[in-house]
Amino acid sequence: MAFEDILRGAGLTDTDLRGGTLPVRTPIDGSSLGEVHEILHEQVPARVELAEKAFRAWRTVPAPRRGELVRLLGEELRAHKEALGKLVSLEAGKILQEGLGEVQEMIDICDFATGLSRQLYGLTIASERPGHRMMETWHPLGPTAVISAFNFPVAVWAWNAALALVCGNPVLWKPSEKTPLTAMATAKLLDRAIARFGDAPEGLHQLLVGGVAVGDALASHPKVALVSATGSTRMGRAVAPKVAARFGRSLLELGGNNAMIVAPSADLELASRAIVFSAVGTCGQRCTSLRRLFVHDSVRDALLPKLVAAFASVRVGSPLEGGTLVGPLIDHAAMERMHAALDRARAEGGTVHGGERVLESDAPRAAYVRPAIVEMPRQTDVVREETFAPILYVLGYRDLEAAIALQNDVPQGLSSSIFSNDVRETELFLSSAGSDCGIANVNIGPSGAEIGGAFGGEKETGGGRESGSDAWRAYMRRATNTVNYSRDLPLAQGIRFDV
Ligand code: UN1
Repeated sequence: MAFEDILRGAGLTDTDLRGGTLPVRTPIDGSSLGEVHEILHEQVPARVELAEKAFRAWRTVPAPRRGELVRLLGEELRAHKEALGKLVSLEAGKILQEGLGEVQEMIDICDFATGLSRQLYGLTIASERPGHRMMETWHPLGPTAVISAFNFPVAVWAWNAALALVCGNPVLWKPSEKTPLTAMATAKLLDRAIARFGDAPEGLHQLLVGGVAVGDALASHPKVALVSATGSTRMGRAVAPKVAARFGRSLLELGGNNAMIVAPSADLELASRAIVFSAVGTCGQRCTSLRRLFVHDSVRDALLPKLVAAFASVRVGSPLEGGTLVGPLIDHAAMERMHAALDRARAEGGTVHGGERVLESDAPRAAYVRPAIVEMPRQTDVVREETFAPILYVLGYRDLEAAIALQNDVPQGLSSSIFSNDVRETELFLSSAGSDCGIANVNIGPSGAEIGGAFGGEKETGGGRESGSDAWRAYMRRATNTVNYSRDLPLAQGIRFDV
């Protein structure tokens, strides 16, 4: 399908695509998709003021009514799933199945948030004083900034926006400079939902296409109550102190260095399928991609040759072609970082299978690579870093506790998994002495999390939780209320204060 048809099919017009300052290229062949208009960082305060005004109106709309808006967004997404999924493929280079899966995640979180709009519960708490009642009330928090990354250009926005909107917060969205088009197409779908909804305040959702300075202006603005940022640890280190300096709230989803342990009792057939999907899927560009594999010495010979063969034969190519499993890296810089990591791995004693550039003559301006498997003698420095590319480091182990310790001995703490049919091993892995990650799985890979659970991780991953479970609480403020319905004024802590 022609690129132009995909752009038009997703509702983008000449006005959207021409005359701007930000060039957009497709990683499929490096060709130009347009030049889009950017906002200047000086314009951010006025946008925040507008969001603040919208907040004062939106916070008084009953939550289930706010949920209706998100339900309508879900309807728009259902109707435009194919068109938006193709645009995700075109702009981010994910295979079409993954582009569609990303839109499905958006639809799922809309359903979840719609139900949630009737379940923003607080507790009632037994008061120590006679004739008193204590309770918690959850209130809207304020304008919420969403800073999203190229690899999930729209789903992660949806996790945040759907929750923020039902929780009563306007949204200011700064998408990755690499993927503004999917953001623009998505914002149009939300605009349609807003038009159908009828009486949403102006500025309830604003798209701010721009560079680092725009993100900084959002992070620094005292009226942005919550900054939810997804991206590299480097980005998080820039954003989080700015938010903290003004005592704002941040929700961070940063780097991962996700591992899998394959134990002697593992179902190797399942394990190898899970490994290939989670290591090479999305060309290794998920936060949850599998990057480190700890294989028990007794099953290494049965597993490793199969993996090397699968990596060597997996079809790399245009993400829009049926049968392709691995699309391109986002750009040449990503490929250079991948090759630099492989050079370091070799220097640190690794044996590299694959990893070379492919399809160079067909698509010289794109960055297609063969996924790499690297046998490492130990967990060296390069293994402890996140390289956002399809590199799987393989290490052997003998003792499970030592393997768990190695798994945890990295700065990041997003996702992890174990393949084992031994309940003692799997329970240890899930226990307080097991994986230290925000996500710990048994007999599935570390990537491809469902929206129903809380998503995020510890340590340099940033500590935030998005999406399902009770992640909504990050988007609201909690008030503790004590009500005295007696004719007395008993004081807490037994204090006597007779006036
Ligand atoms: C990300 O890579 O930023 O678990 C998010 C997964 C997806 C989300 C990944 N549901 O792979």
